Amino acid sequence: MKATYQVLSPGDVRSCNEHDEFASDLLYGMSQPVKRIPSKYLYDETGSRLFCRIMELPEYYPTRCETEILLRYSPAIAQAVSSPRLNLVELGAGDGSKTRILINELRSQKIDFRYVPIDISESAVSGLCSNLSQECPEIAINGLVSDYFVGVDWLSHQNAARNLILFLGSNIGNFEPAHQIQFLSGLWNALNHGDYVLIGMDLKKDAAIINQAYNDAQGVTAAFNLNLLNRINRELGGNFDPDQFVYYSAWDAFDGAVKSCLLSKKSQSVYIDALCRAFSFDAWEPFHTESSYKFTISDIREKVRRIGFEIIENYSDARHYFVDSLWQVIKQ
Ligand code: AVJ
Repeated sequence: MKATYQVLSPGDVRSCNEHDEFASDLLYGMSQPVKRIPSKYLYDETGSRLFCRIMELPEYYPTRCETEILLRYSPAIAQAVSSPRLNLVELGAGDGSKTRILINELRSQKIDFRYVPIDISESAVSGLCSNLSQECPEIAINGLVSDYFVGVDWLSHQNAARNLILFLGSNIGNFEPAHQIQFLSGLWNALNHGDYVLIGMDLKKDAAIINQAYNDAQGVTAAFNLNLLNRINRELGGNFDPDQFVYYSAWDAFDGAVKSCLLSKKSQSVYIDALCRAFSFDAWEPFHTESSYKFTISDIREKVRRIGFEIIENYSDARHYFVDSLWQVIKQ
């Protein structure tokens, strides 16, 4: 008898497009005990523009602190990682404005490097590559549109150059603690002995300063969060009324994170076309949009030691609000 089975390769079944993933992530989040949505959905075109405005706000200190750190310590960082050839790999590069400080230092120290921004968003990678290559035509730039680890793993088998992974802006703080460990151990695994990681983390500090950073006077952060509802309406055919929700964000000292959400101002029901169903909100029920974990130097030491990185140096701003921590991968 003739066999009648068929084996499909991943390329044949690429039906899972971005839109399906958004819908299933939303259904998953809406089905949790506390309704939630992954914070990566904050960054559509409008959201990314609003986030650029957040970085300029007087209350939002992290970006300025990290810029201060890189301006002051780029020479030391470049010296610490100095090697004949370097891949400067950036995860979630954004507009790359802080990275440019380090890039200029590597150029002036005549270090032979190439810049590899990795992002799942094709438009982010191509925008950054084209801007940077116009400004600095002599730098070798290889953008990678891929999953972080697939990209790093691929890269670490490409050439003998040492890798320096940049993960700036306290983006790690958006992961839940268990996911932080998962992410960092995945990174460790994808890297070679001797490779470096420079990771930006926001430090625990006076609750009032933290709370102001997420509750700016101009309401840009509120608009940034409320934009999620517009995005769901537009991309998934939702009928959220953004006027019926209010942004709320507060430092939770017990968990060590800022928890941000949209509160439903009344009891209401919202229909999502793409999910073919309605969801009901109680009056003042939260819809969790983002957690921003903050760290202490000893939190960082403990985490890093467990995974197997070695801390080379913690570079901090004058007020000790933020740290760029430089780690090396030690494999036996
Ligand atoms: C880019 C994720 C680090 O959590 O501080 C800024 C995003 N949210 N204001 C943060 C954000 C509200 C930011 N991260």
